[in-house]
Parts: sequence; C-alpha cells; structure tokens
Amino acid sequence: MKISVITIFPEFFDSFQTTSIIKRAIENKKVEFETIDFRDFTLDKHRHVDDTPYGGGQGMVLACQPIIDALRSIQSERSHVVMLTPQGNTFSQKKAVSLSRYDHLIFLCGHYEGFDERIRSYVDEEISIGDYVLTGGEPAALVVSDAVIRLLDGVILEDSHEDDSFSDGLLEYPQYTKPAVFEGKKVPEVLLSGHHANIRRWRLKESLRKTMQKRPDLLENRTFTKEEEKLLTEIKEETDVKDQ
Ligand code: 6GU
Repeated sequence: MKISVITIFPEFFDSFQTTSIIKRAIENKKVEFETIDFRDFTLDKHRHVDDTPYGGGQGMVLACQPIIDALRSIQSERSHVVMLTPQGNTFSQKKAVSLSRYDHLIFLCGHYEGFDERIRSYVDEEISIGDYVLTGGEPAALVVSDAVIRLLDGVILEDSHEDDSFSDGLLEYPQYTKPAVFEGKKVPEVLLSGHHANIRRWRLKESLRKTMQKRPDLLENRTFTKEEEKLLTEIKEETDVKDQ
C-alpha cells in the first residue's frame, strides 16, 4: 500500500515515520508513506494557499488550484481520495479495515481555514476522527494512517488483530505480566494455571464484563453465542451478589 498525505505541514509526519512499528513497516516495504506540500503547487510569488471568502466574513479559505494540482500530480485510477474534515463520517475500526484494502490512499488535510466547497467534488469520501475541533486535518490523517498501517499484512503479528479491542466488537480482556504479586495486588489465579481452556473462557468473560461496564453501547446490537450468554448471566449474578 501507498499513503500520500497532501498538507502544508509535512514536518508534522516526521516522527510518525521514524518511530516504532510504522518505521519498521516502511523499512520492510509494507507501506510507502509520502507527504506532498501543496504550497509547492502555488503559482503566485508569495505562495498563498488561501484567500478571503466570497460574501465576506472572518478567516480565510483554502483555494482550489494548489490543492487540486497537488492531487493531480499523484492521483491514478488506483487512488482513493480521503478528505479529513470535522464534517466527515466518524472514523471507526470498521472503516480502518475497509481503507486497508486500497492500493493507494490519498489524505487531504486542511488547516484552520475551511476548504473551498468545490474541492469536495474531487474526493471520494470525507472522514472526521470525532466530535471535537482540531486546528487541522494533520492529526486526523496521522490517526487514520496509523490505524490502517497496523492492519497491513506482516506489520504486526497476525494473531494480535484478533484480540484487538473493537475487532470482534468487545473491549480487550485484562493483561498481566511478572511479578505475580505487585504491592499486594495479585494476578488472577487462572492465568497462572496453564489450563488453556479455562484461560480462554476467563478472557472472554472479562472482555464481556469490561465492555458491559465501560462501553455498554457496543453490546446493543450484538448477537451473543450460547457461551457468551452463559458468561453474561454469571457476570450479572456476581454483580447482584456484590450489590446486596
Ligand atoms: Cl479530520 N479535522 C479537524 N480540523 N477537526 C477534526 C477532525 C478533522 N476530526 C475531528 N475533528
């Protein structure tokens, strides 16, 4: 996969590309990551990327020409163009999985100004990373890139995806490492038992418990397996006992 980010702040992505898992993914050619500075595509000598809004009002508006010329310089039939804006559909793990199937993703980042509305007709979709306002699309492009890159073949151990919070609609079960007792706090006995079937069942139960406690909304439209229903009943009985 190739990811191209169209931005006036390419340096924003420097540490992203040179740190940890993303760095290794780039070195191992699992992903090619590039930034394109659309200021390089301006035609005036002051290199302006924005102008005052028609109709008047506060602020500046990102102009069509530099952004569309930057886009055309890298776009092909294989490209999927994503604009990062607070008006977009909210990003999710499901969206990360669907984006991970494209050959070439192009992310278009605006800054505190809005985009000229006509730019929207050149993009395939608009994505927001949540209901809050950022100074620009760059942190959002970084978040989406990270979530997509870690899903690509060979970037992290395949098994790790299956345990991801959200990938099966549940939050991840609690994890522990040595020592078995820290300041009097013990690791659950079952995890020290070596009994794989019991460990698997405990983990599923604790995933369900965490999801019920912290994100009950994730359970609303879920169809439960027989085993999950049994575990949920156990959890409810345990909570009822505690409440008495
Ligand atoms: Cl993609 N851009 C900006 N400026 N703010 C946001 C956002 C994007 N997603 C959430 N807030």
